[in-house]
Amino acid sequence: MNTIESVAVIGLGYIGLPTAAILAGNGINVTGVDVNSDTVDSVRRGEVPFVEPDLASYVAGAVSQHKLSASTETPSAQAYIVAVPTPFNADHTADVTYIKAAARGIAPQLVGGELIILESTSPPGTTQLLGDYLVSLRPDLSLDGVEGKPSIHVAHCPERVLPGRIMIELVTNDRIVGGLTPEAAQLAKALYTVFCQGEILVTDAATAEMAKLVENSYRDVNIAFANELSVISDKLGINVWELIKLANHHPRVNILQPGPGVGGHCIAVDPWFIVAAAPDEARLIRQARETNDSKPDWVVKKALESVGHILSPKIAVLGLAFKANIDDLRESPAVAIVERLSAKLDGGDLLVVEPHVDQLPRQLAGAANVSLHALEPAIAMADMVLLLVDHDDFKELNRELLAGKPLLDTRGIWE
Ligand code: SAJ
Repeated sequence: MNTIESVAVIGLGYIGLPTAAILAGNGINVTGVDVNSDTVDSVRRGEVPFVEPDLASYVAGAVSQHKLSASTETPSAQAYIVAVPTPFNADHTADVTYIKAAARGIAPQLVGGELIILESTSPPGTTQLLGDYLVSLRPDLSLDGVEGKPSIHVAHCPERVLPGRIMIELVTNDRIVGGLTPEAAQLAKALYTVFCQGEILVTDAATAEMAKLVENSYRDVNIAFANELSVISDKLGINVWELIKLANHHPRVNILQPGPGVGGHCIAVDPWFIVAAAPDEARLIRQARETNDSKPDWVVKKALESVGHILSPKIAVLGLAFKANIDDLRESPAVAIVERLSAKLDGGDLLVVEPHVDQLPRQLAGAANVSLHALEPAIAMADMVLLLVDHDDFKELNRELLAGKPLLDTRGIWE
């Protein structure tokens, strides 16, 4: 049974804001905390600063019911959910700066008895590090009641929702809860029961941390297999999409789809945390990362070959997002491809089409040969069409508009 009535969610990004909104929608008093005052202002107005289906109505509803508020300061609460970024450093180790900053905001508010949940994807040992850091900031408290000091309860509960389906998967996915102590795990389990209809599985914090990393590494390795197949098939003159479709008829084969590379802030990042924790042992996981990271350069090479005979070629580039039907350009292979093509294209133009954004991202904005266009005019002007994202808008395109143009379809939507 959940006894927690007030929660502060630290970090109002793709995970924190949906979690805050769904808790508030289920009757919990939630304060969302973010260092970015624009984000705080937009949540206070009941608005969402990014695109995610159904999130806007949850946020607007919770704010109008006075269950969700937002602040740049961490308030006192019975539970804290930390959902801040954990990027990686140049050597691929995790950067826990934001987690520590969140802890510094929480520490002065603690009186003992609070639950602190780390949701950010983290290398093994980070939840313990957070607990130890909190206690170092508050030596009057403890993690397990030693020396009669009031305890705080620290747990890891990794998020596993898929961007584009977050509001559904928050409710329906099973969750893993790992506590630094069994009591912490049980408190966290009770809180998630408020909105999660999936199974809530309890373990220790390090296993929960590793489970999240393993899930994303599993997907990365499988996508790497598909990407390697696409390069091999190209060399052998075989249609990789047909090949995979045929092989997948086997009852125990389920090959994923090749693409221009792997993007987003999860699958392209998390496997490195395992590699950093066990560099000599995580050989397949490292190789998968390298295979997927090399795919954008392969696409650039193929595109340049395709227009090599044209003086000042115009290439229509369809898609910048890291995957279909979202506006998220973070770690997007499509952005990397446009950036590299722009540097290598001698005298040509890249006519970029991305229906989900209204301006080019910072990395591309300064390039003289890159510009943003609507779909049909870009194709009409182009000598060649390079498809990087399988957005529905592109799938629905009248194929006659492509007639006679060389195509490089990295997602297989026109096969
Ligand atoms: N991709 C392919 N081929 C495929 C599938 C994906 O090239 O067959 C590419 C996508 O285009 C994209 C990248 O991989 O660039 C990642 O996309 P995704 O849809 O596989 O995953 P994310 O990053 O949106 O979300 C993942 C999910 N993890 C798993 O499916 C194991 C999600 O459940 C996690 O919550 C999320 O990472 C996260 O936050 O960690």
